[in-house]
Parts: sequence; C-alpha cells; structure tokens
Amino acid sequence: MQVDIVTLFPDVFFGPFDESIVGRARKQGLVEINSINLRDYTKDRHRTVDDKPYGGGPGMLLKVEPLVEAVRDLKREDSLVILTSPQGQVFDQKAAFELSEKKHLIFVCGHYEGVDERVRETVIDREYSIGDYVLTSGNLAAMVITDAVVRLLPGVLGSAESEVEESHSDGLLEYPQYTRPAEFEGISVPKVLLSGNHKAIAEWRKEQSLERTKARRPDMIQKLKN
Ligand code: 4GS
Repeated sequence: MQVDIVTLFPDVFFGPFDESIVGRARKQGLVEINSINLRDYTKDRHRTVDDKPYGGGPGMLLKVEPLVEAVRDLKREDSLVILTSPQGQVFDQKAAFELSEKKHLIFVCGHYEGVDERVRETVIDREYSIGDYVLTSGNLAAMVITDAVVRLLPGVLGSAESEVEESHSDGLLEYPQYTRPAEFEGISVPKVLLSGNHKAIAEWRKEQSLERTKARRPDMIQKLKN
C-alpha cells in the first residue's frame, strides 16, 4: 500500500511513523508513507495556500487550486482520496478494514476553517472525521486513520498479535484481562481464568465482552442489531 498525505506541515508525521509497528512495516516495505507539502503546489511568489471566505466570517480557507493540483498530480487509477474534517462520516473499524483493501490512499488534511467547497466537488472520494471534537489541524486525523489501516495490512502484525481478538473487530469491547500476580492488594484474578478449563474461559470472556459493551457502549450493541 502507498499512503500520500497532503499537508501544510509535512514534518509532523515522522516520529509516530518511524517507531513501533508502523515503523517496522515501512522498513519491511509493506507500506510506503509520504507527506507532501501543499505549498509545493502554489504558483505565486508568496506560496499562498489560504484566503478569506467569500461572504465574510472568521478565519481562512484552504484555496482550491493548490489542493486540486496536488491531488491530481498524485492520483492514479486505483487511488482513493480522503478529506479529514469534522463534517465527515465518523471513522470506525469497519472503515479501517475497507481502506486496508486499497492500493493507494491520498489524504487531504483540513486546516484553518476548512477547504473551499469545490475541493470536495472535484477531487474528494471520502470525507472522514475521527470524532466529534475540534483539532488544530487534520494532520492528526490522517495519522490516526493511517495507523488503524496499516496494522490491518497482511504481514504487519505478527501472527500472535493478529490472532488476538481486539476490541471492535467483532463489534464488541474486549473482556477484562489479567496477568501475574494472582492477587494484588486483595484483588484476585477471577477463578475461572486459573481453572485451565478452556471452554469455561471462552464462555466467561464472551459474556464479559457482552456485559461490558452493553454497559459502556450501548451504541455498539445497536449497530450489531442493524
Ligand atoms: C477533524 C476531526 C478536525 C477542524 C482541522 C478545525 C482544523 C480540524 N478532522 N476529524 N480546523 N475531528 N479538524 O477536528 O477529522
């Protein structure tokens, strides 16, 4: 997979993408991640990327021409172009699985008050939000989505890691987990986990997952029913 991220701050991605699982995946050639400076697609002397909104109002908008030029330059037949913004569909694990099937993702990171609407009309395929809150820039949203997608690519997680039933992958939250010691400050590990009875352990875990999801995330139960 190739991921190209169009941004005003191309340097912020390195650090997070150099370490741990994503860093290893890049070194192994399982994914290539590039950040592209939007300013490189400006044509004026001042390298202007933003302008005031028509009709007035606070803040600045990303101009249409540099963004469209950048996306068209990067785009191939098999690309999916994603805008990160609070107006998008909320990104979830189902979307992560879907994006992990693509060969080429292009992210357009929102900045300032947003983008000229014609960017959406001309080059954007999908618009995703990572949640109902306001970030300083869409960079972090592109990073979060990239991270969730890259770990799903074949070969990125070791077989032990990928066998683990993670929260959300079966539509439920994870069951409680314990490691040694068997007792800490008077709190014991549930007996069933020490029993060696694998069938009883599996049943207990399933039940705990369900109870925890009902209590904490009734919205996820509703999703399972649909
Ligand atoms: C998000 C979000 C976001 C909105 C970008 C204000 C700068 C900012 N992007 N999911 N302008 N939440 N973007 O808050 O994707």
